[in-house]
Amino acid sequence: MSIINSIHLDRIFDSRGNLTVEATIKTQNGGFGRAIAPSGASTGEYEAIELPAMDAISAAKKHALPELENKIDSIDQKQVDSTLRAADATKNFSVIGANSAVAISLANAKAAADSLNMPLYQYMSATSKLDSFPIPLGNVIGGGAHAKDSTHIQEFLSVPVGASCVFDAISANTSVHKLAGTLLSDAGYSRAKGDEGGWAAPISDEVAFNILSQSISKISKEVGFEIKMGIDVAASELYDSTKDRYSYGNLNRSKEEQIDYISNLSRDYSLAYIEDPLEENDFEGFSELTKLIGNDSLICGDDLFATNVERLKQGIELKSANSILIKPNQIGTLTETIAAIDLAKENNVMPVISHRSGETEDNTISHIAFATQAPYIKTGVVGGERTAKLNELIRIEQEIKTL
Ligand code: 2PG
Ligand code: MG
Repeated sequence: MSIINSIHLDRIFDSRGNLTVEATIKTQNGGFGRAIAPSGASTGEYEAIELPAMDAISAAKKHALPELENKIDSIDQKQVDSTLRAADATKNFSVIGANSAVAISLANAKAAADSLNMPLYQYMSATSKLDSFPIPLGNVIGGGAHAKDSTHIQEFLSVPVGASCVFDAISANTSVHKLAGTLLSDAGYSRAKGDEGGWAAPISDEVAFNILSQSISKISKEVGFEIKMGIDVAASELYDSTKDRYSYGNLNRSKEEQIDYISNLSRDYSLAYIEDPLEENDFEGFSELTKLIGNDSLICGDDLFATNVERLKQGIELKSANSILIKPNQIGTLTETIAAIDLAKENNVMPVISHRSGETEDNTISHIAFATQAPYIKTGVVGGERTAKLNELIRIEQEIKTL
């Protein structure tokens, strides 16, 4: 039997040098699984709660582990996840911490897959037909909460829509990232890297658009397929609720001005992807924008939905977005993560599986993306904690090809 034998929780470091939670699970029949919680900087109001790592560990040891160890079969992911929920009566995991919950939940899936001797993506997949790959959205230039003294918009993304395999798509993103770095230096800007490895420089959003646009058009010609641009506005970070305005340094925009601005950007730069163009409570504003430009661009809700099925239902009802960002630690369990992906797909809302700005070598999201046949994954371009996911995508693609 694959009954959970032991769960070991430990604190290790993430890419920002902060402590995070790692879970290691062993099953009675020899299955082994290990997973690590990531951590956000531009966290949304509706996300499950991340506790300080040591607090999350001791609370989970007290409330959750006794209900799981030697009691539950790791193959029954739903049971494991509902036990985690039952161990924490709050809706947002504020007792045991979403960081403990997500590490245990994902480590369990890995232990179960291992006990069946199956790759994780195959174990999690509802179908044996894995014939599409997720297009990686690559963070080329960034600012906002991820890099001070850089752009207001949080992420300027490369979207290699025309690539015919994940390797070529990743390769295009690395070339775009390199060229953008060179163009920034050539233009005399000092550059650093933000939390996700995107270039950070003392430039306006407009300059960032120009640099990215030049980079993707040159690299697109070189690789011979179409690359488009995308952005994560992370508008909740720009929004001042006391003034009801979006603040871009010295410039402020009302909601209607923000909608106009984003629509113009979408047209001027033919943006394939726009994440969080408005603040996280504005379902109506999202609907207005989706109505205006949703045929041309993916309008993705990150803080808006927080990987939460109830919030997604509301968005579907109001036609607020045609895409949803999926971050397992926003909700805390794999079961609820997959439920959000399934609901999105059933309603033609494109799921984008995503990393966090604080990351580790954990590569579970690459497996989730392939297993659910998600059309996109957002994982950055460079940095060991980003290439951990990208290289795993390449490995999975190779494995699938030879199956
Ligand atoms: C986002 C994420 C990841 P953070 O806003 O989409 O890119 O950032 O993890 O800081 O919330
Ligand atoms: Mg976001």
